[in-house]
Amino acid sequence: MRKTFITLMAALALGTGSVCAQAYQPSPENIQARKEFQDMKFGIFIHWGIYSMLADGEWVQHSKRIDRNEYSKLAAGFYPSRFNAHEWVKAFKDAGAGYVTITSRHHDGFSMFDTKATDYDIIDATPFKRDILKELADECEKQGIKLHIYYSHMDWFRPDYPLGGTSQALPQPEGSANWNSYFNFMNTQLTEILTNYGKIGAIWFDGMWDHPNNFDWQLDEQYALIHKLQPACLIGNNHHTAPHEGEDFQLFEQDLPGENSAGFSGGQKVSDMLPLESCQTMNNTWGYSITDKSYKSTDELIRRLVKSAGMNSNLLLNIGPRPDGQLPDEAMTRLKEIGKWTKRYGGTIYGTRGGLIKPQPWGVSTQKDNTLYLHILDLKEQSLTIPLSAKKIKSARMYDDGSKLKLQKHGKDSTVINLPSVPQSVDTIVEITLKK
Ligand code: JFZ
Repeated sequence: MRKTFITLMAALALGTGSVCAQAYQPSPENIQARKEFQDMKFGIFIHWGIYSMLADGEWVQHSKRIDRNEYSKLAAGFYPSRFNAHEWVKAFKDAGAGYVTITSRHHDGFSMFDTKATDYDIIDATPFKRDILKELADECEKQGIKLHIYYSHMDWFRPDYPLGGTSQALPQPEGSANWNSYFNFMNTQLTEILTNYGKIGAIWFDGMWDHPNNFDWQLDEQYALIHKLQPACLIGNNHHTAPHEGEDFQLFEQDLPGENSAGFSGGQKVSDMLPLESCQTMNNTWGYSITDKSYKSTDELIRRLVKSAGMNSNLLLNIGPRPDGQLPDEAMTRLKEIGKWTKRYGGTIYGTRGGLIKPQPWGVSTQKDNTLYLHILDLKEQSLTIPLSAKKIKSARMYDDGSKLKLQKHGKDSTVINLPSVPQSVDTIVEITLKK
């Protein structure tokens, strides 16, 4: 009986296999990793490559219409004499970040790690000859933060990459496109990344928007390879649309989930199943820019972290290191200041999820079990009305000094909280204990 059943199921599976691909089932390790990812809430994004030398952002090859062979000569001059992985990781950790996401290979196609798949990489093409990815991976392991890897799907160097929209403006390559060769190249590199650098928290893809929607990137196959090599490794892809099959978290660029001020997230529906991550720049550029001094204030960055937590998302805050390997002074100052805040208030962020009070004009809420944190970011008066029945609240206090707060019932579904003063600080936090 049992045998017949199994045979029948096998026949069914075979029969339908060719019609519809099997739905992605995340492994138990992957589901656990998603939870840990959400608990971390805060990561640092690093855009670093040979473009940093031109000090005009990571798109400089494109924006200046540089010939690929000319551009590639930059590599022989890349010698980041002040690069120190220990110092980087310490600075990220002290800021309160739980992970770092670094560009292993950006659109310019240059690999910042030791790879056998090409000579256009930091070991073979630069006098520096140090595998910065390995040094970073070892430091992350030592200091206990996670390593995530940015990997570009598009490439402005290899002739086998099928020319996409962005390549039109660039001097054309010699040689002809060959998708199979390019696809194998990427998969060889991904295999190296997932084999030689310890546990990788996530692969962060970018660039598939270079081709129209009907281009077949063979994502299923590539994603399956990643999940086979490291089942707990999360996959995210900056394609600005709803998550594809096989992806483990959803990305938002320069906006919080649901917002679209930067114009990248139009029509991107926010997933209520997957972890969310919003990547944002500290100034205006991702890669190092020597002229971009438009750094957001520390207060503004803290508010963005708080807001993203209240919107159930992680914040991935970007820094573009200098060509000498050091983080810009402005970034270092901000990391230190953010660290002072997270040390004191991180308990209201880490391990929380977006709270039961949805984002309000005055701020957001985060929640861990029956503790609800109100983060007041913008309130000009001493009393705060929240859309939560007083019946559901056991007690409320100021997070800062623990002083008890008086509550007033306000209609059936809302409560007025009398604060000790008009909120002045970057984030005034009220801790509410909910009745179970
Ligand atoms: C992408 C990269 O191009 C950029 O260099 C950086 O790495 C960022 C995090 O991700 O940014 C994009 C992606 C898509 C568009 C523009 C910028 N787009 O579709 O216009």
